[in-house]
Amino acid sequence: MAVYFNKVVDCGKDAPRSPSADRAGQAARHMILDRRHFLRIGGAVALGSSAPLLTRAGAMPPDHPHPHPPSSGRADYTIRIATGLVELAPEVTISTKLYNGQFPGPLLRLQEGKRVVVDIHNDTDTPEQLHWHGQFLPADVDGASEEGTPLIAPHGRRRIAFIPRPSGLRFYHTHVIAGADLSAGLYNGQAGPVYIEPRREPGAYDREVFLTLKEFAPVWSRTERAMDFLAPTAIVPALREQAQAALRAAVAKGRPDAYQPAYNYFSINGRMLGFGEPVRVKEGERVLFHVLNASATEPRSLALPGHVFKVVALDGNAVPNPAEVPVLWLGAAERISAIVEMQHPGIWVLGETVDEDRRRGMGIVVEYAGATGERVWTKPPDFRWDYRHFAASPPAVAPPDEVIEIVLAADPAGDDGFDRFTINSVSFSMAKMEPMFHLRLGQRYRLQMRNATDDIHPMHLHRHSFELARIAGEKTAGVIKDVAMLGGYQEMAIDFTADQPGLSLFHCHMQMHMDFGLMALFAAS
Ligand SMILES: [Cu+2]
Repeated sequence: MAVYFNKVVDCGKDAPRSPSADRAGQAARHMILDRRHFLRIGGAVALGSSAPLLTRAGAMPPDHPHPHPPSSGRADYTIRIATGLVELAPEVTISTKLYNGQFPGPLLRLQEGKRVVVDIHNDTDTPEQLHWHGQFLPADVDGASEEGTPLIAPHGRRRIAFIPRPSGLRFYHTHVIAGADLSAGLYNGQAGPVYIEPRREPGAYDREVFLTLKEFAPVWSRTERAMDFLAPTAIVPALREQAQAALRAAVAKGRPDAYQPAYNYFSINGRMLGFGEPVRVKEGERVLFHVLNASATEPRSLALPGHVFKVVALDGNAVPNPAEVPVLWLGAAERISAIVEMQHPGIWVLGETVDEDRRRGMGIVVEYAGATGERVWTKPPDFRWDYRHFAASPPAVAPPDEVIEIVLAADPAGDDGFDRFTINSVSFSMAKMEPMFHLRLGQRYRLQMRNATDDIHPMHLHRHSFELARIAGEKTAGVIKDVAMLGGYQEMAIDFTADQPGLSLFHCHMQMHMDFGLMALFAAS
């Protein structure tokens, strides 16, 4: 396993510094929350969800065998991992690891149920691991060393074959540990969208647009951004007390605030706002946006002035209630598919609502045919992101066969200045790689997650989808995901059927959280 613990603050050897980074950094500090302000919590009112049930996301598919890849002949797809250049803007070209020399990696359009053969070449000097995020694949293909997928050796090749499923927006990305090394793992440009064509395409739209959101040129900082965009807002006082006790202990030991990644450049589809091709639309068109947050660590939001998003799928899975919202929020690795009716001619910025990040590139221009003038950004209305907007009504979920209690906690700055994370008091050990939970195949499990930290953790379960069952004490049903944001000091319950034999990794998708312990293995037999 490639483990790179430099024990130094690394600005990323390939990361050019923006001449305006310091100025921008000063501005950014107006909207970041110092870790010591841990007593502050959000107090807004939860948004209700009362829209009618339209459709119901599908049940878990049956297990079926995956073929061995043919040893000769051509692969359907070839992916080469190598360091290359990405021109984010005419004056900003970065060096990073890429798939096929481009960012994002090539869009792979696969057919649900139709076998594909993929050759993965590692043209770098370090071992690699390519994860097929959101698919139901065998453990030796899924792309996680913790599950037993073989590493792709430096300058080596691995051929795999698999049957893509389930349909919808998935993605592929590197799954190596970065630790303190900002030139490794998801801090690189190793991510690309996968669209698995369903056997029957739902949704009425005229055009599809894929948007991959990504920051580049990371640095270690000691500031943390405000994380107050989720609803419902109810917290569990005991979880807050546990987190604050840990923080008081860290302060008593004289520890400074923990390192947090910050970024110099922000992009959509590998271009900073204003430097890429606009999304060209016509009045009356219904455009289906497939949005992927390929960030190593950051939640992202998007708004399009004068327009609303009708969310039709979360993490590629059709939602029971395709509700309209003014703003999209995506945790790291989350995906949203949303239809926008183009009924407000002009030249608009489809952009990040966090001003500083949008100014530094996180946006793309939407241009109506025949429109002229300057591009326009206006601040969207205040809005909290609530998965329950898109849920089934009433929120009825069948009881699981078994409930597994999971408590996430942190030892602030406890690992050479980095937060050290635990699941049920255990920090995942790459040396031992022991399963924490043993599951029986075919059983329905509920993960009752409790977050004794102030961070929002985008929790991801490999090789399965899960259904959101409770969020901050509120019942919900019908939203099927593979990553879900668990709010600070909050609880969330997710249900899944253990239908994948072998090891499945469960972890926070923020690179520095998973690298510093926030992972666990499920073993099903
Ligand atoms: Cu996390």
